[in-house]
Amino acid sequence: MNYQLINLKVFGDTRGSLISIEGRNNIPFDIKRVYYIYDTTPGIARGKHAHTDLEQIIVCVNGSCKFLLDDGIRKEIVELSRPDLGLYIGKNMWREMFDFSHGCVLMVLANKHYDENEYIRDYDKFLKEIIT
Ligand code: T46
Repeated sequence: MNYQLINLKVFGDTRGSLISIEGRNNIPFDIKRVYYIYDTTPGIARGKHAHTDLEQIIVCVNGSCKFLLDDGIRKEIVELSRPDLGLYIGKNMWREMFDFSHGCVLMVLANKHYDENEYIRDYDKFLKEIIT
């Protein structure tokens, strides 16, 4: 499975907590894009696609949600509920996000600019592409 959970170092003191993410330091790529997902609609899943050419780190900075990760052979579910845990997802992994808690905020760091052409949004096409 082309995913990995990364523990992020927390700098904490009496004032609170701080986490720093640096490209090619505590994550494996240079960051070209940041986006965040919030105000999610209760009961509605997102994602349902794979990327042919994208690596991302996802951090749930508030609340919680679940990721279904699927490499075409195996499916695993990962829950993100801590701001000090990064979920790395590499190429050719189908993902679905669901069970968003109220107030969930997902921050996503990506190694490429947005390119709709490298999305696979059809599951049958995904299965065909990973076989070839
Ligand atoms: C992913 C999961 C975790 C842009 O214009 N620029 C961007 O950088 C992104 C990410 C999206 N968009 C547009 C494309 C769609 O019209 O925003 C709209 C919503 O995107 P999408 O339906 O792909 O969002 P999710 O939540 O299903 O998936 C997103 C990322 O697209 C995807 O790469 O891995 O979050």
